[in-house]
Amino acid sequence: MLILSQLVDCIGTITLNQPAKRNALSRALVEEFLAALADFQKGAARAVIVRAAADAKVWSAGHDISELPRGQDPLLYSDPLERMLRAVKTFPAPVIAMVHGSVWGGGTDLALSCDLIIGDESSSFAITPANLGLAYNTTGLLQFMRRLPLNIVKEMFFTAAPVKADDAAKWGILNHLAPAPDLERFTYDLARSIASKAPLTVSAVKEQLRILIEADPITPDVFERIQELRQRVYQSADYQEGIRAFTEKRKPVFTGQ
Ligand code: LCV
Repeated sequence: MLILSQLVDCIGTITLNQPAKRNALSRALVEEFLAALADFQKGAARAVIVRAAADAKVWSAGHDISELPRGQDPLLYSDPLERMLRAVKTFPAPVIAMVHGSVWGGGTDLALSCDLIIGDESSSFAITPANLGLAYNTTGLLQFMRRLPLNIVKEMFFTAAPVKADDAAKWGILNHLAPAPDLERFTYDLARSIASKAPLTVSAVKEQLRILIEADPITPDVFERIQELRQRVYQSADYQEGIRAFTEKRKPVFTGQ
């Protein structure tokens, strides 16, 4: 059981539950996550909370690095992480990320794909393709651009440094920064408040906002230029070095090749 899930009083809870791999978003974990969301949809959940175990130091370490394809686009449309993010964005009720602990890479994209993020003072958010020599995907970049000022997006991607809770609250990554002892109560109170509203209205507003914010026409030349920029990165020796360095538990040495 890589996740735990329960549906109580129209509120679904998914607990990321693979501490041994710091809740890395592996194909197997994603499949269980998607199945839980499908069950919640059948059960007419009116809000979903995504969390880690209470004692977790890491909410999610992001994409399972051991599953990243080498020498080809690492974030294809059908990639498990991408399927997970789309499922969260299209789920017919609000999904709330309840964050304690550090969040890395695709885990930050997962949190930002949720409708709301509530964090405690231990929460931090890093986006890490520059640590791996990886080409982030267009949907992912647009996800950040829509949520944060461009200078903040640039600092996060250029430095891969964790944004700590205070700055996460200041920059709007967090809807609310709650003290750790209050995080769970605060989050469930918010979920109950949402669940008490007209579900058809809430669901239609969520989907309308998704359609409208994602209505980004990309012209063919923009598309082809992006493809070329990304291909140069994921076919680079640096990308191979980034993955190898993680596996060998050492710092990568990037040459720009
Ligand atoms: C597989 C892992 C992982 C992991 N995958 O514990 O944003 S992008 O573009 O980069 C995107 C593609 C993406 O999401 O890529 C992944 C980005 N994630 C990261 O860069 C975080 C990598 N992990 C870490 O930096 C550390 O593990 C943190 C700081 C999360 C936790 O450090 P801690 O010392 O507590 P360990 O590093 O010892 O990890 C415990 C076990 O979890 C595995 C790791 O390989 C180790 O396995 P073993 O016990 O078998 O050695 N693990 C951690 N993260 N993303 N496996």
